This record gives sequence, C-alpha cells and structure tokens, in this order.
Amino acid sequence: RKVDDEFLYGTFPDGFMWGLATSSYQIEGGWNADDKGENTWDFWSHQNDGANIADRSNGDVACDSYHKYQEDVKLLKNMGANFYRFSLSWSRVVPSGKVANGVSSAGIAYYNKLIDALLAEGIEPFITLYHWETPLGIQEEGGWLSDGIVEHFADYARVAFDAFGDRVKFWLSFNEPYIFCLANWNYGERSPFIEPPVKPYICSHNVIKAHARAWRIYDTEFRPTQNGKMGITLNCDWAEPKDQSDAEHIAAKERALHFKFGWWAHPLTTGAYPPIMRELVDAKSIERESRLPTFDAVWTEYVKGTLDFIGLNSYSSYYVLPSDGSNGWVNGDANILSESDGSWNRSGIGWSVVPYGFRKLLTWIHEEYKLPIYVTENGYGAREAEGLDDTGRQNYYRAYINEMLKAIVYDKADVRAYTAWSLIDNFEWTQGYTARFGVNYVDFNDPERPRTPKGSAIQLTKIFADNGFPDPLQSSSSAQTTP
Ligand code: GBH
Repeated sequence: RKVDDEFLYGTFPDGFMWGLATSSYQIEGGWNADDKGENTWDFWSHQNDGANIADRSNGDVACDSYHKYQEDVKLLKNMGANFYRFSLSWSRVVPSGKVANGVSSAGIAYYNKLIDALLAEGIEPFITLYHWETPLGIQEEGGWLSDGIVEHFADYARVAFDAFGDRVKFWLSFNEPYIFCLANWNYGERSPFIEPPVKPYICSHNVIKAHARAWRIYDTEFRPTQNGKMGITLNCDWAEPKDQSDAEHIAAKERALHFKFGWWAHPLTTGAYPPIMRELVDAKSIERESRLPTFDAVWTEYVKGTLDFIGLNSYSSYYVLPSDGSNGWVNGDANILSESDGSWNRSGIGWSVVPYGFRKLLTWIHEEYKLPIYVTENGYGAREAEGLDDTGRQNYYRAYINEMLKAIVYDKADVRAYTAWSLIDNFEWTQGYTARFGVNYVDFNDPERPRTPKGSAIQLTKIFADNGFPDPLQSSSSAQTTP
C-alpha cells in the first residue's frame, strides 16, 4: 500500500485535544512588574548593550500578555481551542527562585486570572513549569550544573501544584532539556550562562532528577485530590537514514534518536540512560569515570516510571549518517553526522519542511516507549514580510497534521493531543522579533500590541472544529478505515 504521498481524509479519535502554545518569557513582558525576580533571560538580553539578540530587542514588553492575557484568551476561544499550553515564569511566582525566601502573591494572582479566564471559556490550562528561564540567584549558584537546583525546582513545583492544581490537570516539568542543556555550545545560542566547557550530561542528570522529584510530589501529595497528569516535553526532529539501503545508516538513525530523545525518555521510563549511550560515552570518556553520570540504586527506582505521557516538540527532519566520532560533543559521542537535503522545502527561516518525517517520528516514539504522546509544539517560522497571508505556514500545518493522522490510523500511534506553536508572534529567543511563528500576527511597533489572525489561524480553526479532515465526498465525517 502506498500511503506516503497521498492526503488522508479522516477525523481524529474522539476526545483528541487541539491547542496552541506560548511561553512566559516569549510573550508576557512585565519583566520587573510587581515583585517579579530577575531571571537568566532578563539578564542576558540586557547584557552587552542588547547585542546578544539579533535585533537588540528583549522580552521586557514582548506581547504584553502580562496585561493583555484576556486578548489571548479571546483568540483561543475564537479558534475553538480545547487547551492552552503556557508556561509559568519561575521568578514571577518565586522571585528569588527559592521558596524559603517567599512566594509572590502578585505572580500567583496573575496566573490565577489567566487560568480562570481560560476555564470560563471552556479552555483547559496546560502548564509548563520551566521554559528556559532560571531565577538569577539560582543561576549564580551554578544553575543546572549544580545539584542544588533539584530541590529548589521541586519546592517551586509544589507551590505551583498547590496554587493552581485544583483547576489545572495537565502539567509539563520541562520544555526541551536537550536545547537548554546543549544548544549553547552546539549552536552558540539559546542557553545563557551554560557556556563551554560545561558538560551537557551534568545538566541532564539534574534535570532528570528534578523532573522525578516534581512528578513524585505531584503523584503522592496532589494527584489523589487533583487527578491530573504530568509529563515532560522533549524536542526531536526525525533522523532519516541518508542511504535507506545501508544498514550502517539505519543504525546511525537509531543512535541519533536515542541520543536525542532516549537520553531523557529512557531514564524516565526505565531508570537508566539508553544502553547505546552508556556504551559509547563510557568508551569515549577520557576521564577515569564516564562523562555520563549513573543513577545509583535509589535514584534509579526514583526516576523510573515518572511519565504519565510524553510531550513532543517537532518541527523538522534531517539526514543522518555514521561518523568516526571525531566531530565531537554529543553527535560525536553518538558517532553520527547530520545533513539536510537541498531538495527539501524550507520554512521562511530556513528549516527543512519534511512532513513524512513527522509520521515516522511519532511511530518510532510510540513503538519505543508505548506511552501516550502529546504533541506540545509544531509550527513554521517566517520573516516579517510574510504578513497575514501565510500560505507557507498553512501548507505546513495541513501536511504535518495529516501525517499525524496517518501515524494514528495506519501505525496505531497513541497520539492524544496536538499543539500549534505559536498562538501569537513572540520573542524568538536570540532571533528577537525577526522570526515569527504565530498564527496570529502581533504588531510590535504599536504599544497596544494588537493581535490579528493570519490565514493559518482561520485554517486551524476549521481543522479543530472538524476534528481533522472529513472526506468532502462522504456525507458522514467518520474516520476513514485503514485501507
Ligand atoms: C522550540 O524549540 C521552543 O520550545 C520555542 O520556545 C521556540 O520559540 C520554538 O521552538 C521555535 O523556535 O534548521 O531544519 O535543522 C525548537 C527547537 C531546534 C527545533 C532547532 C528545530 C532546527 C531545525 N529547534 N531545530 S533545522
């Protein structure tokens, strides 16, 4: 059967959830409102006369959602979203980052207003506890490279469950630990303060412990009365073997996925890093001990089985092929090289658009981990010139969402939710406002920060309402059965 190039008409399973995402630093502004504490992104975007950011901008005001959250809720309502994925700013809720020093009632009040406004419109709040902002004082003690952060994060998580968990049933500990533990020295961006020659494996070890602490706190202290779910969001693009007929290339694909996704998913499901990672990093460690730490017996049991679901952020695909390891860092440890294909379509900011890779990735994750998958981000970046008639983004969403349908219908992948990144144009980290991912346009030159739907917002509204793509030739909208 040939399914890959054909559009699949059909609808998603009953109860499938549709939503949109943002993150606190990228949209809120109010960087020093009330008693909010300073965090790494506040600090770093202000350093160096602003030159750390492409357009010398920062998130001081951003979309001003600290004041305009009701407009965001209106957009979500108009789109018929089932949920809204947003993040809490740790230093807004706990100004110093340490609960012992106090909790901000203004910060709690802000998120209470947002949560209540969402629920009044029937939209589920879906909270990420950490989307890359570390309170400055905690960073100064070493941030993710110091194990002290584990208990500070756990205390903050407890405050959040206690304050919001009566109304919030979906939680994510972390957004994309791969990016904040690794990106800075691989890509030279995105993780202020984590500088060479620090070790991504130390960061990951603390992140995994912190996730497990938060999940166990939720599970024992809050789940019995609050009844929600908690996962983590991992970023992963599909690794397509460059030569499909070469067993070495296929093995390289497996290594690529285990070193990107398994790095986190494996310990949180089994208590240990993926065997291939253990083997390769141990063999290459020049120190007496491996650069990849080991969970002792107590931590092994503690981190094992701490995912109610897996969150996935995915945007793109790349070719993978074997390397001799001399390329260094994590790809070198994995003995892989990555390439892109000149024939692939590109988004407006140059990322490869490869819809079939999304289906393959969802199916790989399903077969590997057998956990419900929530797609927590997927989207298309473009430059300002794109305007409101965002055909490239519309084509992207139609094709990617259709590949997700194929993963469910043909491959039986257990995908429960889909989240478009992003609800609104926002502060795109080191690219500032030069890259736009929103399905709603934001005018950053207007102090009112007006939001205007793009073509993609109208398109997603229809997909959400239809629960997919009902066959125009069939009178009923029930899902097409497997051919
Ligand atoms: C997410 O990270 C973040 O969670 C979010 O805050 C951010 O705004 C959003 O994405 C958009 O950037 O050049 O084709 O090889 C995404 C992590 C890392 C995914 C780089 C895509 C490169 C694609 N990304 N990767 S390509």
